[in-house]
Amino acid sequence: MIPFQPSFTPTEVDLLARSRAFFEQVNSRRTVRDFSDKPVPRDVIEQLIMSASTAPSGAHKQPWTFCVIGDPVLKTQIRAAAEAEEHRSYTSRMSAEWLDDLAPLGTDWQKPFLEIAPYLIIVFRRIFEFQAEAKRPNYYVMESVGIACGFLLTAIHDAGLVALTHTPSPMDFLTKLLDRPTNEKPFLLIPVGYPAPTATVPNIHRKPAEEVIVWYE
Ligand code: IYR
Repeated sequence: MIPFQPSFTPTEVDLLARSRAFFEQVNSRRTVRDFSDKPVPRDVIEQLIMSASTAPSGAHKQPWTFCVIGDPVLKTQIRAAAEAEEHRSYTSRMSAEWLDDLAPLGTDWQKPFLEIAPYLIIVFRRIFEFQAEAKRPNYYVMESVGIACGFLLTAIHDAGLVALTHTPSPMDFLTKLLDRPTNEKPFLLIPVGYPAPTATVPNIHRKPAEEVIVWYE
């Protein structure tokens, strides 16, 4: 153990001001599906991922791998495979209720952003580790990787870029296309870039405090 050194000690006034300012900042994040093809520097993507990798994780195993796709040929292959699955999902696998719930978001099986966005970050959860030819377990992998993805989306937004949490289903095609080992399973596909100048977003609202918080005081 080493002493914990807080970065600073806020007053109550600071706490209120900072928590409000942070809320304003994260509340301005929107999921964007219309990307510009304007390039984003590779170093920026690396830095954003390193922020994600500061997330807490079960037994500090950091059970994640971030695959970064900038290669246009691979992006085209990913788009083709994702659209084949999504077409099946939208036309036969998803329930009427599900399609009804998605209608306000305007999504469909077509995923042009998979070719347009300058980078696709594909997050894999590491279900175990290979150590000296044996398997070592990881813990709370879903929770850990979910939190890391939350950090990543927040970092992307804070940098001034946009992202989308895309969940092609099933996602096994990513294991094959990216030649990933058997201890990794695809978790989330996150295109990152600048928004297209013509980008639109659905006119949706977030739940107020009374609907998401129950106080026991
Ligand atoms: N995976 C599909 C469908 C989809 C599902 C949910 I729940 C969304 O919030 C949005 C889309 C797709 O990516 O289009």
